[in-house]
Amino acid sequence: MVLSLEGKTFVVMGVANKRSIGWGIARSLDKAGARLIFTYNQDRMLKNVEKLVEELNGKDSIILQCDVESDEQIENCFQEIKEKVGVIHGVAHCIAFAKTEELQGEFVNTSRDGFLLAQNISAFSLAAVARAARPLMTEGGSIVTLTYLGGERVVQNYNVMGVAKASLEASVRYLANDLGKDGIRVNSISAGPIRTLSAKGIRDFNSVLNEIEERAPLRRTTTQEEVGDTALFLFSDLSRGITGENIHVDSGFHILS
Ligand code: N5H
Repeated sequence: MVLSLEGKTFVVMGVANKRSIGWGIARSLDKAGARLIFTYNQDRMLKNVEKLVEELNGKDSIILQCDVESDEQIENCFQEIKEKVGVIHGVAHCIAFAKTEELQGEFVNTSRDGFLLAQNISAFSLAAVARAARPLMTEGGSIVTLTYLGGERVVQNYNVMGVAKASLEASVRYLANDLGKDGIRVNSISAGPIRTLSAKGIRDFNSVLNEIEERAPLRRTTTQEEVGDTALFLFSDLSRGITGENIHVDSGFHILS
């Protein structure tokens, strides 16, 4: 394989089940020979992740709990990673949350606590994680987060999450500027809509996917594998000149008006 991550270790945060984009990233990294560390939040996700890691080629995955709403848990989690592996080479941040009721209707009705919750989990957590991961990336590193077009444009119903993604995308640029001097790159992938757990319960998700199939330049929806392989590129040396960037992996949908 041209692209080998043999001997490198990556932390993948936010795998919930086999449909998760984080899982697509994990599989791409695993195929390239990387060692993986997974973090999850809710207790009920642990079983899912334990079962999934059995499918990987790499048999020495580590699974840790990390609730990104807690500074203490983020600290402890990366401290434990440091004790277990010493050096890491990257982090995939695949975490977001907003209240279901605020992902419909008008953004103008967003509550203060709903706004702060979305910002806290979906945007601030990237900075908090980057701060905790920085001392472990002594050989340089790459941080990749996930965003969506609704952070750049108004997409109906995305609402509070669109504002959180705008904040996440700006955080990518500020973090890239801070961490560049340590050889750490920070980028985001703007994925087209994929049927994941976070898309569950969204009314009319089928019609969102249909529109992509009909109008996107590539005339198909985005897959976890496509996002995974772009993340692999961003984690590899092939992307060594790229930081502070947002790469759209969305069949080209973002170029349309
Ligand atoms: C325009 C759209 C459709 C409407 C908006 C969807 C936003 C989804 C993102 C957030 C992260 C989903 C979310 O927080 C759902 C929760 O309220 C309820 N779900 C949960 O609690 C589950 C169990 C847990 C595991 O989920 C999370 N997130 O923790 C956007 C779509 C076309 C594209 C899309 C689906 C974008 C995206 O950001 O995911």
